Amino acid sequence: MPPTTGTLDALLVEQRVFRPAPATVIEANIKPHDLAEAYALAGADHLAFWEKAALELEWRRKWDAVLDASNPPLYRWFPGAQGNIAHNALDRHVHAWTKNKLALIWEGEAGDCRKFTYFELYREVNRLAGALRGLGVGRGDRVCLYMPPIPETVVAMLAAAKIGAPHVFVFAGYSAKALRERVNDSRAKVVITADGFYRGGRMIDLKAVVDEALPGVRPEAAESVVVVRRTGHDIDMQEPRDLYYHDLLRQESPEAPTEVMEADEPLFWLHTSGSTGKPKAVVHGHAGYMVGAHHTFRTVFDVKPTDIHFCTADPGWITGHTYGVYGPLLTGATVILYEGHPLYPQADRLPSIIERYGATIFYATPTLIRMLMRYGPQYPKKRDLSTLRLLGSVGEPLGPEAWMWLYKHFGGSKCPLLDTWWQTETGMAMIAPMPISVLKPGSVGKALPGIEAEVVDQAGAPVEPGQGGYLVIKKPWPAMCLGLEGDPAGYRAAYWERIPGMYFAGDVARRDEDGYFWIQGRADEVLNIAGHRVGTAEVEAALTAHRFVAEAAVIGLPDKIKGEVAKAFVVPDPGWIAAFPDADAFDAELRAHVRRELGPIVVMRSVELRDTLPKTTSGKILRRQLRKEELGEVG
Ligand code: 6R9
Repeated sequence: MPPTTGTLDALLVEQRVFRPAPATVIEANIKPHDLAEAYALAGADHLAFWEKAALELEWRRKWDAVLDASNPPLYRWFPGAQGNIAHNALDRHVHAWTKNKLALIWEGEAGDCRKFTYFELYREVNRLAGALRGLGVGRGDRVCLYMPPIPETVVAMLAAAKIGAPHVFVFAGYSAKALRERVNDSRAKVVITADGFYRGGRMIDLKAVVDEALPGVRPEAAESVVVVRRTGHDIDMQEPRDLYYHDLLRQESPEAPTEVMEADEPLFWLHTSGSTGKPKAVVHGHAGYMVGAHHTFRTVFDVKPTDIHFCTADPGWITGHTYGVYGPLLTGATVILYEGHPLYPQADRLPSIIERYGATIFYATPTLIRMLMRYGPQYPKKRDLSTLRLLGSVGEPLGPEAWMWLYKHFGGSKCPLLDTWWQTETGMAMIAPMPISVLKPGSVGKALPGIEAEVVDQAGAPVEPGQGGYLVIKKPWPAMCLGLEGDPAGYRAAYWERIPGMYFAGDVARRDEDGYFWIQGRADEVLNIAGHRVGTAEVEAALTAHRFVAEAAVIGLPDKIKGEVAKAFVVPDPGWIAAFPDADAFDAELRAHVRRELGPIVVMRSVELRDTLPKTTSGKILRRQLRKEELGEVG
């Protein structure tokens, strides 16, 4: 579908619109009349809408009420309900036609491949569940997962869920110090890890990091360490603490009972990605999270029995939790998990995975998409990507330029691209298009049915369409977190008291005349230039729309006259050297370009060329660090 209007690539002026192909509408799970009905039901009876979503899953006991709102903001969904997410993600498939369907396709970086049907996954999970129980892990005890993207990681998440032990995932890129803090913080009885894994052609010695992290943790934590043999290299096994996963599982039964959990018992803790300061442990429970993950995966990702979903996010992030593991398994889909570096051995690795397994959905992050863009369209072009039917993005503003690139070069200009806005705290996608939606490149679409999102000013009053303001959620939603571990006051203060009675997401956004949201960046990263509020995302989108800009990060610098002016850090496309006589000429061109795209509002003090930009471990640009380097700010 060709764009119907406009050509400019900046958020403020973006006007292109993409309509779904007729076949997409015909085949969609949620057709336009279903969507209209969903909005009508959610509008008329918010709780009835979510109750209907909950009825699509199996429960040991149904709820006494849909929502307990007696102690806000500690909303509790489905009080009185009993069940377990592992029952719905795993056990129930063993009694359904999905039993012998592929649940998981895993590819190692070296090209090795392992596949698990639901039945096989079920048996493996039960063995680990039995082994964990044997190690004394019971309901409510935490299990820390310091795991690379391997099948046992999915097994470990489900096994912990099955026995009612909340998992605390620590992404395998974190340091020994970060692991130690999280083990201490959670008092995890058991740590599950691997000897190592492969990334970027190198073996990463994960167990060595565990050995460095654990001495000095509080005595009741990390009594046992379960080690998956992935690389088989020599590691130091400390008796009696360290146990090989495979040795443990060998004696275990492939059947294990599933703990019947109360609705709000914790399923996992996950520390937020840290783009806004000290990590906080966000806690999610069994019932509400399950309903949100299942419902959004089925409706937004429009999942069908034939789908093969490739989520590039590591299982250790919320995206991996919700749309790499739980959402897909709750709906009986097949997921692809890839161990290694996305560019290894060359930039067509992800297209090659899509081609070889026939992936139908590709869900990635802007940082990854921009990286692929830098290498050029020849890599996706080399591969047959015709099995794809949906594309998705999450984690940062994608920007129209990267949107168009992914749409064209991965989706062949025919796959809807769903830019989904959500957070660790929200647990599930909140603002997102659906395959039948009219798409606007750079926008995350409308709030999903059952989600009351709005853009407001500091007093909580809605702003005019087109105006920037704070993104808030006005009604509770099922996958909302239970809170921050051990810090109810902090949870209230950070999310519910900034604007009383509303969930404060910490993002700045704009909503246009059609109700489409445009995320402008984090609230603490918005520039205020002579009284005009400009999102860092907007200036970055304008910069990356330039053909010689690969990546850009923008921060504000104090200015006596304007209050604040912008400074850009740009990773240039190597082609600039041939196109401009010197760096000054390129600098002048980029300033003129931003002026052309966004107007004279954005006063740019300087543009600094860099080879790379600082990122969080989850790949988000760390503007905070750039500011610190620039201004010597702390924190
Ligand atoms: C799922 C996830 C949450 C923050 C969020 C926002 C940014 C997420 C986005 C997006 C623009 C999108 N964010 N999705 N910004 N467009 N589609 O990433 O969770 O790691 O907790 O980060 O990420 O700033 O507030 P989390």
